[in-house]
Amino acid sequence: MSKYYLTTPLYYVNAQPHLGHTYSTIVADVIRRFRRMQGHEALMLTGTDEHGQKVERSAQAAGMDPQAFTDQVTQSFRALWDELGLQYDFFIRTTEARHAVAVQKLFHLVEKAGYIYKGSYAGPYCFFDELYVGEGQAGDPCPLCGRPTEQVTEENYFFKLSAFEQPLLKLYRDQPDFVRPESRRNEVISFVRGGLRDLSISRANLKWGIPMPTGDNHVFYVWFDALMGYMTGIGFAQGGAEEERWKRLWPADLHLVGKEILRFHAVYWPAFLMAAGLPLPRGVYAHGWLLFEQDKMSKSRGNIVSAEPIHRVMGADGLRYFLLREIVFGQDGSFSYDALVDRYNSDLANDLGNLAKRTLDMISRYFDGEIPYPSGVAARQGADQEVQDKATETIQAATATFDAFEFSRGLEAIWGLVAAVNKYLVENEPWTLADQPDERPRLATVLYTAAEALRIVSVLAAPVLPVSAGRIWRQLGLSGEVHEQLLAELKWGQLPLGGKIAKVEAVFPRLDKAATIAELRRLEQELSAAGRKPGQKPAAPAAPQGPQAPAEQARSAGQPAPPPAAAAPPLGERITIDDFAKVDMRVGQVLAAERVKGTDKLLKLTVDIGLETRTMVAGIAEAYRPESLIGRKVVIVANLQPRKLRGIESNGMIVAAVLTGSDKPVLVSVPDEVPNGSKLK
Ligand code: ME8
Repeated sequence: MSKYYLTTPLYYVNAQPHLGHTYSTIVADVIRRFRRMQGHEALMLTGTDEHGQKVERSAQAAGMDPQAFTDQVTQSFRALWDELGLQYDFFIRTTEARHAVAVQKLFHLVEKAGYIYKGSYAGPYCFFDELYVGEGQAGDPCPLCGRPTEQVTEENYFFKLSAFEQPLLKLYRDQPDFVRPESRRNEVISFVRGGLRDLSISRANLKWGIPMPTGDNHVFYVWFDALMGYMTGIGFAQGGAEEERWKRLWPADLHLVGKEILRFHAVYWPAFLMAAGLPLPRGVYAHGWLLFEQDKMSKSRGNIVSAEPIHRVMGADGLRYFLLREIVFGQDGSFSYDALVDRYNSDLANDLGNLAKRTLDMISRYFDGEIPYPSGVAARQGADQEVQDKATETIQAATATFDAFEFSRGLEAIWGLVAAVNKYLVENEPWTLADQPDERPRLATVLYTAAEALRIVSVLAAPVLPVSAGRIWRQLGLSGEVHEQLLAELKWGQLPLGGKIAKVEAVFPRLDKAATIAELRRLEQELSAAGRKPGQKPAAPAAPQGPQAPAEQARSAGQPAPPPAAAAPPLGERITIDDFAKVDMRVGQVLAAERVKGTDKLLKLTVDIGLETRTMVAGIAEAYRPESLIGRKVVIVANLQPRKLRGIESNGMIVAAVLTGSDKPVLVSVPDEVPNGSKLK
């Protein structure tokens, strides 16, 4: 059995996980399951990236020691992956002692090979991405995130990245699938062809990092540190059995990353490894972004959705199916509750759910729950052979497309088979055959054909729908587990004849669209307002639903709808444009946030309003955790007279909507590309 070692990015712990992080981890989990069903020993590593300025600032804002802060957030990631049933084999935190040892070892290897020197850097720096921009001037937008850069002057240790231009180009040439998809590979090649500057790999202005073994209070640049997690997590530099495991599993077969961090993985990482004389990973796949409301879903843009409410309402399989089917892997894709519920209802409830339910119900009713024997030539027709041929074709197509990371096409192929079998049932009308005793052999053949196709569908869909495929498998009365089936051995005709099916239950109950969306919104609102961490139960009256148990209240037919929205407050008195012009509203960005001592309601915020940095006190502490606000764009009223609140002078007011029927504030969001200081009119 050959090994297949894959990784997700190691997520920053400056904020709680959102659907973007979940997307990458779900895809990695699908690949891991698929490779296992191909017979590989597939092992997956995930983890958290816990050093650097961003994390340090978030910890400060939360009034916590960075270690205690990261302990808490990393736990949220693990709790969410567990709750969603995501399977991983290794979890690395970059603050673990074993990791520091590995990073220092990498440094020694690279230094010994002559690729490290001490130099100085003066120029623009992006604190958000921890990036020395190298060109232009302070204030220019960061090439990665677009935030304004700041001037820094530092003595640093540099890595001779420039020495790796040609070796990297050779790597991309010799190993054309090192960077995938193809379009991203071309981007990487032109970036390297454009010339590589040496890379600063130390930070003198930061404490929260792994100390460099140079004795001058430098810490490692967060990316030199983080990438190494892919090796530490499986045993590099740990000695003994751990080290042996590293030798067996390294190089990684796949680093799965979002497109914005491809450069770090496809350029810096192989260059570090080449310099250290260590084997290179076999490939990097950069996927696109999940967009929400036309923008990249991200904490700083304030447009995030969490996986947990979706899991509670429709089960993790519904979410997995949507993400893998709706988004062409490698490209950006939009997320909306509307499309999510539509996909669930049409593809899962209607197509697969109905196929499973009616096939099994009829076997139960007409054959007393025994898989019928397809009878001989006389009762066999061309349509049966067509389903069989389609199933054989689908096994081939689904396996090949999944193998090439074309998940959406693979699912399309599987659902092509589902549609064909549903059509076959409609055209062959087993319910009519059941009324005619002399058609019993034909009835047996039709139901056998549908059940066998259903078995094949459950095996092919298992990497994406692990829970539901398992349910269908068990309802078919099959032994073993669906995920233990080997794809290479899957073929028509393996359904044991005469086998007894189990109790038939709907696998995907239909959801009432409006009620489901309202419930999803309510849960999401509750999660963000309470700052609840994944894994905790919702405080709300709606009973928490177990995995794969769709929320009862959201189901169709006569379900209690969520409470209607309370009436909006009456409009105020009209004012003139001149009155309005007196109000100077600006876009700002929260740099720091902390609770005001002695009250549960107030937060003290440091806000960059373009022209200056202001301190403001806002009554939003019950709705927002301080750390959730760092980096967030806000709208402020900038020309209010200062006023003292709890002894702190507040210089401006943050604009928020107030939910009708409660006094809960919801901050107004502003796209990230709007510069701080922009005026609203
Ligand atoms: O970049 N759509 O961590 P991070 C799709 N610590 N995927 C998304 C996404 C979105 N809207 N938002 C986040 C870091 N992701 C570094 C990585 S690796 C050694 C260090 C996913 O917390 C996607 O995989 O910012 C993206 O690359 C990753 O989360 C970024 O996570």
